[in-house]
Amino acid sequence: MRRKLAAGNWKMNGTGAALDALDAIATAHPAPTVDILICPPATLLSRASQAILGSAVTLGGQDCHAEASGAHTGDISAAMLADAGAGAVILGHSERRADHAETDAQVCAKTRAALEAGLIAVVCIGETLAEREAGQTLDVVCGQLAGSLPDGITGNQIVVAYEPVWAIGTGKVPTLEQIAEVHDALRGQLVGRYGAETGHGIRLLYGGSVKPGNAAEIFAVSNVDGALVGGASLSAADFSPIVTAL
Ligand code: G2H
Repeated sequence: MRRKLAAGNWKMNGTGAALDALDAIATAHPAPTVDILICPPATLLSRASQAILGSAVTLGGQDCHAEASGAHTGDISAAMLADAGAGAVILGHSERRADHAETDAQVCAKTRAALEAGLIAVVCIGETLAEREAGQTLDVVCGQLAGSLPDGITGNQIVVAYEPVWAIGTGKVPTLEQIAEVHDALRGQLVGRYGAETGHGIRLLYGGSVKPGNAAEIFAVSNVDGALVGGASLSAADFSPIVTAL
């Protein structure tokens, strides 16, 4: 049985004052029946790890380098994230694929590095609007999944987030049928590649304009094990109802 996961991606938002929102989220869910993961900017991780002490909230990074250390100015390794209090890291988000030209192979290398550091890897995939309109959605997301995940994983090490690029921060959301089609295809591919135990153990999140008003219907979709939430994870007022809807 996969445990549901409500994950917040704060992106490049938040200075010290944002820890109040983190505290409010933790306080609102003292004993949740689902997992809660918040991924603040790396600059906040150490302070955030103090703020959530004793709570049910866990923390994650938003990216890591594929190498463990070295001459990579401005980059952060998976071990550094773990040292700062992270238990997970988002990898291959479409904003990083677009802004930093990250390839599936690079995401795969980062995923390996994350697992070696003991982090859960939240690996993001998703099609652009042009790809959807060209009827290429399943080819694109299945290709990204194949290229972004390494061999030799277990189900509890990996979370996959399906985030259609055209739904991110736009208020546009795929139909429930479109979400189900993709998630069912991803589940089938995972089971085919890794076998039933691992393939059914990997959680599949939906991401892209998840809000309190649409969360419950999305969570009822086949093979949706939770959400990766951006804008609506920045305040407890928006994020808590999403956690409760899971
Ligand atoms: C998609 C999502 C978080 P938002 O990027 O990963 O952001 O919920 O703001 O669309």
